[in-house]
Amino acid sequence: MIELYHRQMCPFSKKVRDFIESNDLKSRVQYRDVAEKKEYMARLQDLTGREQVPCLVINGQPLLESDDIIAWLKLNMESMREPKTQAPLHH
Ligand SMILES: N[C@@H](CCC(=O)N[C@@H](CS)C(=O)NCC(=O)O)C(=O)O
Repeated sequence: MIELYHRQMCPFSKKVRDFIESNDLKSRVQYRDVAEKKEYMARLQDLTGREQVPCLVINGQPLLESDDIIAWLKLNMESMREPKTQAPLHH
């Protein structure tokens, strides 16, 4: 799972959201606005020891700094677009 801890009004968060959206990755990233839910801010603090956004969390591993996040997304976006294994249908 890939999560983006962000704030609506933060320009660095916006830069990352714009990259995600212009590369059609929005369905692959769960957005967590830390101003919206206390539990999101608490999780960000637990993971990083700070309150800085944006923070991309890749299977529980935090990555701070918008430029580093965009560089990671550039490297990984093709595999992010690969279809997920489908759960079998039960009738
Ligand atoms: N160099 C960082 C700057 C991020 C930044 O300054 N974020 C601000 C909000 S716009 C923030 O989270 N400030 C609160 C804090 O660092 O505790 C980046 O590019 O991601």
